[in-house]
Amino acid sequence: MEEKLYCYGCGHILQSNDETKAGYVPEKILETKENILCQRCFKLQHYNTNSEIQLVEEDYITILKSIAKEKALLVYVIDVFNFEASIIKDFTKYVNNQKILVLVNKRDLIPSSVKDEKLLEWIKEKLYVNGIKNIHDIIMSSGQTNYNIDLILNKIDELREGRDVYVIGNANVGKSTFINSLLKNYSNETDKFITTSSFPGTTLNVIRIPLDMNSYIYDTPGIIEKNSMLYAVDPHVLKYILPRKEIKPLTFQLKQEQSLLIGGLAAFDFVKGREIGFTCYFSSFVKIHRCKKEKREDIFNSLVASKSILPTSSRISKFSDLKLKKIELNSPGKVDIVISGYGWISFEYTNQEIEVYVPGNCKVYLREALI
Ligand SMILES: Nc1nc2c(ncn2[C@@H]2O[C@H](COP(=O)(O)OP(=O)(O)OP(=O)(O)O)[C@@H](O)[C@H]2O)c(=O)[nH]1
Ligand SMILES: [Mg+2]
Repeated sequence: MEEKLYCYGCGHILQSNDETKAGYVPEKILETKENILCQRCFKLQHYNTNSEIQLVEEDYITILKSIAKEKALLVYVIDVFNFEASIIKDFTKYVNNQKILVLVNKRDLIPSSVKDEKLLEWIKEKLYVNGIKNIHDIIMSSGQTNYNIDLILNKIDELREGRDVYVIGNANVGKSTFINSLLKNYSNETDKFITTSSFPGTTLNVIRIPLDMNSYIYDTPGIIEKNSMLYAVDPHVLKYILPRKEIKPLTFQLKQEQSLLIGGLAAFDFVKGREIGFTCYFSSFVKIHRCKKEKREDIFNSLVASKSILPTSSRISKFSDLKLKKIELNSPGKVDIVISGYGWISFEYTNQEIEVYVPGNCKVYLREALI
């Protein structure tokens, strides 16, 4: 039987028959048989160019079901900047008996003045509400800055009791980046890294890396949240949407009938209520423009047409490309209105009327304030 070879960057089986499919490498390279990176991973690692190849949901469920059968420790990675999209759909339907260590990743993006305890308490409660209850521990992390890395490694060692470790989580939360930081800091690995990128859906299959003589750590692909700004824009726009450093919140005092244009991709209308402050948490590339609600459509169209507001996407060329998402606010208190994958606006709710305009499939969530 012919030996199957796998790409070390994304875990997909290698093939040299079809350049448009996952795992393609030219035949000459395939013949070398060792340490092969597929063409897609090569381009992602060297030129950060995207390809349309993605994992399908059915294959993801098959992977999740097979992980559920293993006697292993699960490291469930969550993106604190994109919490709602980090919840694995139907997770508890497939996985219920394994030990779980939760890593609340991308800590570096949240202002350092915010206490970890506060974030952890909020996240624990929300995970509980989502049915994820058998958490053995929860730790803040950052694959970017290696925050808490020694604590995490000790905890993994303690909880796994000699067993394998599966790193799971939705697309783009930072699973592969976390494993690469282990490879860089705790092994002799110097050049063979898993592919990571700002494009959700980078890892395509389970990737096995030895932990010691008897056990492995597995990187796994994540499912993509399609109702997200990350999916609503052209791929090259992602670099402006995904923050790379600590978010600097910006507060705007708004009177009723005023609006905020949030880049050339969304708008926030303060329809009715007493003047208050609205605090915006977005990537520093996202320019926020305050204007009168009655003029916001014309202003949006002219700023987008002249590219005087960032970011813009060819898929949103005018205000009418956006859809109104009504927000039902009911109990008073500090709330966030979250635009999935993009960021959020935080304010003290009393009885204001708010409307949000976003690209068609992008979800808008209302939640108790994170910060
Ligand atoms: N700011 C910040 N960015 C991070 C962190 N970890 C990962 N990223 C970035 O997030 C993006 C996704 O990272 P990956 O490691 O590819 O995510 P993944 O979970 O493996 O994603 P899939 O393979 O698509 O399931 C990349 O642009 C990373 O640079 C982190 O701790 N902080
Ligand atoms: Mg990955």
